[in-house]
Amino acid sequence: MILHGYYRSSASYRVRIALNLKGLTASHVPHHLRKNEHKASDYLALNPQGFLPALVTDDGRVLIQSLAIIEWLNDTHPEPALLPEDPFERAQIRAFALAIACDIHPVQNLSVLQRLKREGLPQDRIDFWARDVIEKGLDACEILARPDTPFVSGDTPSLADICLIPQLYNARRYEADVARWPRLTAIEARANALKAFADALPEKQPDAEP
Ligand SMILES: N[C@@H](CCC(=O)N[C@@H](CS)C(=O)NCC(=O)O)C(=O)O
Repeated sequence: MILHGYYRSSASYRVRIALNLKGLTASHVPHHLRKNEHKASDYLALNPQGFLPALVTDDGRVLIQSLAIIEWLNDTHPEPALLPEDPFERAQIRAFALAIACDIHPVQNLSVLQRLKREGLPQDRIDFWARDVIEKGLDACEILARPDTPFVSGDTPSLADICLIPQLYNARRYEADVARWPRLTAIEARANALKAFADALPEKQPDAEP
């Protein structure tokens, strides 16, 4: 498999965690976001949205959208399960993941932030807005995460944890006040103690920059 990504892309980071949890290897092809490499025609041929990541499967088919990729990995490699059997619990975990992937993360997308800058919004207001969305979104996640389990919704990491850890990484980049989320940061510490999460950290990737 080939994962087209970028070390600091949180959607790519999600897929790296999932691959590692499943014990799968993929060649990593980096596309530098700030150099607009994700808008090159050869990448757009893989993902017409021009967003990272894209996964080329071992039989040469292409998947886009990190959550769809992760669900495909989970369907084709069921162990360890990233979603529970129970339909209600599955829906709860998807809801947590979607709260991050649909409602928090898109606001910090490079194209959104660059657009605001082009429209003349000062950098400190852009950063404030990004941070504010992260803080309000993760405040809700702090309540949604179960208080009685080591991970967001169980004894092992799920799709919810896979979305949470990159979002907390992003929260720190925007200097959000992570101390307000004791439950989430405890989950983060547990997750990052696992090799699958530690190896997926942005700074561990070959394209990482200082
Ligand atoms: N919903 C998409 C989001 C993908 C996405 O936003 N990727 C970012 C990097 S984390 C990107 O490629 N941004 C490029 C841009 O905004 O131009 C997914 O989960 O894969």
